[in-house]
Amino acid sequence: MINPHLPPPNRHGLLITFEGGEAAGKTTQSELLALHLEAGGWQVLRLREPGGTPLGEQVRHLLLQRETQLTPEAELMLFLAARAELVRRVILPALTDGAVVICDRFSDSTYAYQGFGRGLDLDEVRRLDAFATGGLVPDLTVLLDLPVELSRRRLGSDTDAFEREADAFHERVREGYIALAGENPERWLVLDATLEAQTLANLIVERVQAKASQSSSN
Ligand code: T5A
Repeated sequence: MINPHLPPPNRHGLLITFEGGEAAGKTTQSELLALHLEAGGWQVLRLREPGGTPLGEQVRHLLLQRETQLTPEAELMLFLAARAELVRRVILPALTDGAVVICDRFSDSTYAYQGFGRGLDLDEVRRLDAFATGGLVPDLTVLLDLPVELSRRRLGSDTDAFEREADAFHERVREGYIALAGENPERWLVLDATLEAQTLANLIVERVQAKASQSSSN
């Protein structure tokens, strides 16, 4: 995608994102992938969204620990403000350095949760997100797909504002992810998150290796 807001990125690294509903196993898998790549000598940076910068961590606290309702529009803008900081201050410099950046959630979370989940206009969400990211799109996105009922079972008792949303909200998010992945199968790897963690890790490594050799031959 053309990048109107940033200098031309001299990108050598890879941006890999993990997506899915609550407790789908994103943290577990991003950790396993990072360990595997580091053992192979890659420079790896693991991040989560929202987070990864002082503003991002504050936005995380504000949104996840909120006690009062926010309008969907305000919620969207907060996620995007955190992402704009993360992309410019952390992700792009790391990619320029040749690192593999592994991010637990990115733009697709916004499309799934604020677009499909909250019902905000998806084209508008995409337009605003592209402004926040300067058009940065992941090289690979792993979707860990987990039925809502099983996600509830994995959650502990200490839930955040999104985990307390009704099942209907989480069903819309899940269906949204499937629709997003269907738009661009080249970028997405869709996995059944009920599989055993190591089985999932092996499937992810296989796809990452294919992506890495494809990028180095380009
Ligand atoms: N959000 C975020 C938006 O609405 N819009 C946005 O733009 C963005 C960026 C972030 C919230 O913000 C929302 C979405 C989210 O609701 P979060 O804390 O990052 O909040 O929430 P999660 O992403 O859901 O993170 P979690 O840590 O809760 O879940 P993970 O990382 O998906 O799962 P993980 O690895 O911690 O595992 C959860 C449990 O399952 C077990 C683990 O041991 C753990 O107990 N597990 C498995 N069990 C069986 N089989 C497997 N294969 C397993 N893998 C893990």
